Amino acid sequence: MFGLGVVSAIAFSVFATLGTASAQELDFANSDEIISTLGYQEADVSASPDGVSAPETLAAGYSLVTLSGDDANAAYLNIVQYPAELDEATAIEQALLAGAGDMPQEGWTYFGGANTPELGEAETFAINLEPGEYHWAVSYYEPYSGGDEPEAFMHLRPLTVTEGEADAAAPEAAVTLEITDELQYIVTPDPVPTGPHIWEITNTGTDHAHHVVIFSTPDDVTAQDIIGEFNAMMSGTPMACEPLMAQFGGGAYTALQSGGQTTWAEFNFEPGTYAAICFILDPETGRPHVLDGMVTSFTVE
Ligand SMILES: [Cu+2]
Repeated sequence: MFGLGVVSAIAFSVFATLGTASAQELDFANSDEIISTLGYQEADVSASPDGVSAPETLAAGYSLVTLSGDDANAAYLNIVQYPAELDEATAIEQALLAGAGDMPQEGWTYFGGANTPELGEAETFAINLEPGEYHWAVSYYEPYSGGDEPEAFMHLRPLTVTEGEADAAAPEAAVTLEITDELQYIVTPDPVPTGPHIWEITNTGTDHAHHVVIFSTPDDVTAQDIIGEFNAMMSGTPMACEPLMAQFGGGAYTALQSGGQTTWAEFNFEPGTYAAICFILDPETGRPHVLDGMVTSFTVE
């Protein structure tokens, strides 16, 4: 029932609302004080109109990936494998449909990634890659500042992960965020302790790819309220009062992960109430997962 353009617009409209209504209040939770000390091999990925740079090889095992844009451009990254028969132009088009349009593509595996939190700020995450051939799907874009949706520029850069001798231990995570085929996020523990902590984010399903978009919300807002609001918005029901999303604040983001994939990120949340929301589209129905209940509220104290 939803056209693709309309549906991908739903997540965009949230960010547009946030970006224009409360940009100065946005307080992203990204942090790197623990994760930067784990001693993993480091991969620096940058993307801007000046060019895209990403390492061509990594050793198998844990890597610390740091993504940066520039002072005018945000950057987005996902580590991917895509069907060998795709030519580069088609692959880039499909990478954009997933990264900017929230529509996972058939035959692709999304290992995970990030988006820079604020202009000029880098974002770091950890990932454990097995030997093989991958691509960095890297894009940059000017953040929304009114008018048309900004254009995103996508690049695919090959990455070979070689047999390594890396035997480093997995990051010790204080918080786990499990993503399930039942369209659930399971945050453990709840409440989450305030302060910087490593989060282990795993898609334990097999059928669906998901991302994680975390907003701060007013304390009395429930997951059901949020699901109801997005359903009302999509059905064209006028909203009587100020939209809930206008009261959302900044939080955190992790990029698309296919079933079985894990990433580690570090977040430092202020005490309060938060909601994890998925705007990814179900390829069969075209519906964003948020409409079918993929919202979980949790507390930080
Ligand atoms: Cu989802």
